[in-house]
Amino acid sequence: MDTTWEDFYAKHPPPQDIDQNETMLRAFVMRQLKRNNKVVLVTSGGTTIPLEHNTVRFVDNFSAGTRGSVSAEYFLENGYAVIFIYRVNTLEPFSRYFKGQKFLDMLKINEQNGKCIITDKLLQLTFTTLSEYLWLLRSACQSLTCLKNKAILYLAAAVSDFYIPSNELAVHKIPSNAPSTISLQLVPKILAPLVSLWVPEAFVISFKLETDENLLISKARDALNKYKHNLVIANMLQTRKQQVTIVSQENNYVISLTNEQLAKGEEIERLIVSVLIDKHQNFIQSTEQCN
Ligand code: PAZ
Repeated sequence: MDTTWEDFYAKHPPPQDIDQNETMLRAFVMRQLKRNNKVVLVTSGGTTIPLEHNTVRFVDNFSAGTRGSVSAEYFLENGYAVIFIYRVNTLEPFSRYFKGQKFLDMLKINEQNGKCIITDKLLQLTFTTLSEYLWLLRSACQSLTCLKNKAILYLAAAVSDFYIPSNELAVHKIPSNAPSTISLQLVPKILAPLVSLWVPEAFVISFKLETDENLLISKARDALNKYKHNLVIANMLQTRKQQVTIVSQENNYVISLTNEQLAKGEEIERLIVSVLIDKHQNFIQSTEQCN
């Protein structure tokens, strides 16, 4: 039987730093609320599925964190505050240019509880496993509720579709002379509670990654119809840096860079973010007219 999202949270304990992270999230959102800032939650990087409790081996999900980190920079440039939830060791806003160098040493950093707030408009928090990601995502959503339609969720992280339930995991490293069959369960579709319960007034954008072009738009549209959020951004693994399709209830809208633009170092995220900011503005106006 498929796991429900409630079961998932009941069976997977929260990460150790969840209370610290929730305190930081609440304080960050309160500061933005006071300043009347719009806030975007950007998720970035891939989640892992551990094969053992004392994890030596894990199944990983593809994502370098480019989409998330570059988009975060463009949202900041456009006046949004950003909560950046990212996989440890994937790309981060600004420091992505200096991978391997001690870039953060060059910045003034406020240390709070061992976490970094690089500017007062950027809060960065990390995950590694699927369970850490889902706990952090729910906490971040709960902190954003008070912003209502001023919050955007930009869910670019590559989240595992399958997992091994905690009670079926080996405790110690699986011996190499005794390989076993691993049975995977479907991860509950977290967009369902996210849209209907956690941030019902926010502007929610999910991503859909495919490798078969024939499935891309139909799968994106299925997700939109099922979860009733605002937009799905559909991208192909091979061409994701050059073309995406923004799928809404009304239409499909292709955004692309020419080969020349790409060669000059233009980033498709600049175009994506610019379209989204317009759409968010229209969304704010339309939801305010309804109230
Ligand atoms: O991080 P990256 O730039 O290498 O890749 C971005 C991406 C392809 C993971 C993202 O655009 C995306 O599609 N995320 C959702 C993946 C999914 O369907 O689970």
